[in-house]
Amino acid sequence: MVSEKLLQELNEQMNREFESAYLYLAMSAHFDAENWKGSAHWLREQAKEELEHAMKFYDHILEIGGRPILKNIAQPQEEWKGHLDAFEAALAHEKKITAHIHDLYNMAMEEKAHATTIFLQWFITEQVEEENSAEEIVMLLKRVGDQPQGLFMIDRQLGARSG
Ligand code: OFO
Repeated sequence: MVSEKLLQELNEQMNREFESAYLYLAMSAHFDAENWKGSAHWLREQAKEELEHAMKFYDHILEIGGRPILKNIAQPQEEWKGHLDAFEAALAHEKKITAHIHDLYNMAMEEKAHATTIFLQWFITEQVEEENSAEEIVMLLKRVGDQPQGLFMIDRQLGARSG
C-alpha cells in the first residue's frame, strides 16, 4: 500500500494533466479564432493527449486502492501574442510537468512503491517526447520569425498531426 502522501501527489499530477488539457485547448481556441487552423488542430490533439494522461493517473490511483479527487481547474490564459509566444509557453509548461513527474518518481522510489515506479516510467519517456516536439516547433518558429510564408508553412505542417 502506498502512502497517503504519494496518493495525494499522484492526485495532484492527475489534476495538472487536466489543467494541461485546458491550457492547450485554450491555445487551440485562440489560434482557431485567428484562423490558424493547423496550429489549432495540433493544439487540440495535444489537449486530447493530456486528457489521456489525466485518465492514466485516474486509473492508476484506482488500481492502487486510492480515490481520484477532481479539483478546480484554473481558468487558462485566453490570448497569446503569436505562435512563438504560445509555443514557448507550451515548452515552459512541459518542462514544469517533467520536473513534477521526476519528483513523483523519486518519491515512489523512496517508498519502494514498485507498481507506481513502473507506471511513472511511461511518463518519463513521454515527457522527453513532449519537450522535444515543443522545442522543435519553437526552433522552427524562431527560424521563420515574422515571415508570413514561413508561418503559413509551419501552420500547414502542424495541421498534419494525426493524433
Ligand atoms: Fe504534456 O504531458 Fe502530460 O504529462
